[in-house]
Amino acid sequence: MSESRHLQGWVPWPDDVARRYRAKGYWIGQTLEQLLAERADVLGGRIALVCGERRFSYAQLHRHVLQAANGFHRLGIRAQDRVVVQLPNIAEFFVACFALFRLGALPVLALPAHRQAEITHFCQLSDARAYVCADHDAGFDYRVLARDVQPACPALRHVIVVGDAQEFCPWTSLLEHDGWALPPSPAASEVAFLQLSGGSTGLPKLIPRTHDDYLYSVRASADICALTHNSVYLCALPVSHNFPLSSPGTLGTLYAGGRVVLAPRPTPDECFPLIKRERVTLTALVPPLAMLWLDAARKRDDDLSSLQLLQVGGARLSAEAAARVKPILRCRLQQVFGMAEGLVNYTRADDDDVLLHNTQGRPISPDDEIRIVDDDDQPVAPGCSGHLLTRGPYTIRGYYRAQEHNLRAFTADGFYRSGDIVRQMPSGHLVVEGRSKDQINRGGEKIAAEEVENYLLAHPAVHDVALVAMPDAHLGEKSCAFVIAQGTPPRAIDLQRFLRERGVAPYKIPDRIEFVDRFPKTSVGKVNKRALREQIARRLQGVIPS
Ligand code: OOB
Repeated sequence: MSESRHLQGWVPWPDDVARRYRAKGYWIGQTLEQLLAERADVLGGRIALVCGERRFSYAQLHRHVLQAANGFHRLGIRAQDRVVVQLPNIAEFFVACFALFRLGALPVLALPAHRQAEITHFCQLSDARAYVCADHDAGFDYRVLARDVQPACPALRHVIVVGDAQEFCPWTSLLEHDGWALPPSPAASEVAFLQLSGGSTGLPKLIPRTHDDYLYSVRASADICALTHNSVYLCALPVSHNFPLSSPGTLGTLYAGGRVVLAPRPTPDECFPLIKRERVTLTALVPPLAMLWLDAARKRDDDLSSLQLLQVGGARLSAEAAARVKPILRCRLQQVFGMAEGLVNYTRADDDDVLLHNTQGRPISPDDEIRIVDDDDQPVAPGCSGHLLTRGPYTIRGYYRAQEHNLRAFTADGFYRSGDIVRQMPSGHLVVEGRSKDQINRGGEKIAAEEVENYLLAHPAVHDVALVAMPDAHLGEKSCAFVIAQGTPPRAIDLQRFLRERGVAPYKIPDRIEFVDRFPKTSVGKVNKRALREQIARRLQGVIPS
């Protein structure tokens, strides 16, 4: 494939490295849609997907995918076009994504919590031609959002709505025809879709993942987790997030020929009856949800006996909580430390309790390169903590259309700077000790401090602002904005409303706002966020009165 056919703004792996990954059998030249087609051929009538009362066999699912690919094609969606997909946990998510994979068009995977500010940014950054959303979910009307986004995005030709489409294009109209005039499948070495980065600076970045690299991580994850055609995976987290999508998640389950069950919400009220009804064997949660499930399981007597494995990741799980999983849920725990940029670590089935409870696992691949370095990029002594840099067969070499940022986010020799502080055990297991990136991990939801600071700086009464993490018993971390006011300080709720009205995702709105006269500074004159984190933590403990 010639260079010019590649998606512009993507940083491919160097040719010799790509050859090595192919030679080692990591990249096998299959697209995500070809995998589903193969499964549909072999497994035909087996159930692939359960969504509420709807059940889709592999054959039915793939038939819908081809119909939707036809529908997208008729709308004018072509290879390499970008399509922002923002759907809750419903079957149409898979139909839409696999249909776009078939065409070589790229889904941009937004989260249901994103609002006008984020969706506009994704559409603009990717020059998206279409936006696929639900009519409403969890009390939010996405058609209202679409009406705000469309005028700001000239490239956006189509808004496709699952449910009551009003003036937009109804999803069902895509499925109406069966003439298979589809163009050839894309090459598996090309970018399949764009994932979202948690980010730390400015606006969120997009992560280009190829069919080859993503499918490798999916296959290897399914093997590590020993998935089979008897596996039943409950997707409780938002379906577009990397963890439930690929680690091994829904795609790993389809790879293994198992069954995916979609939960509309991750609460015990929704999930426990589904586990019982569908005989779910594994699921994935972020730590606050795992704690919620543990508390609920102690108080209720739902039949969760089919559950064999609970994966927990996205944020640090305490060793105490880890130790409670087996006695209470009577299933194995697996810790998962991953990132949408690539690298995923798992504890393994034969790890002892010390590793299982106190580490975040070891990498998927023998070719995942791990470098732990000090502030000057020099390797630390074995077992010491430092910045985690990584490179490998499913870790990106650059963000999409982010040339300047890539110079900082990657080393010259292609290692991704994860922004995590880790140490490595002799067994290869990593322990996440902290973070150097300016990000808040709100129970697994990532907030880039600078992004929210910029939104707040747009308020006329805000002179300066610094967003930091504060401890929270339930979520692990919440966000606190320290604000220097311009004139009379506004009320905290006015600032929070200001962000909401600008269409910022609810999870990014600061949980607390503290007004101060000045910020503590570091020796080089930068805002000392560590001091601010300590200040708010002490205040919450009651050491400093509010
Ligand atoms: C997952 O992906 P992202 O892209 O939402 O967030 C990645 C970041 C990591 O760099 C790290 O800071 C944090 O989330 N993280 C953890 C963790 N898992 C992720 N921090 C501590 N302990 C863990 N177990 O969050 C993600 C992607 C694939 C699989 C699992 C999680």
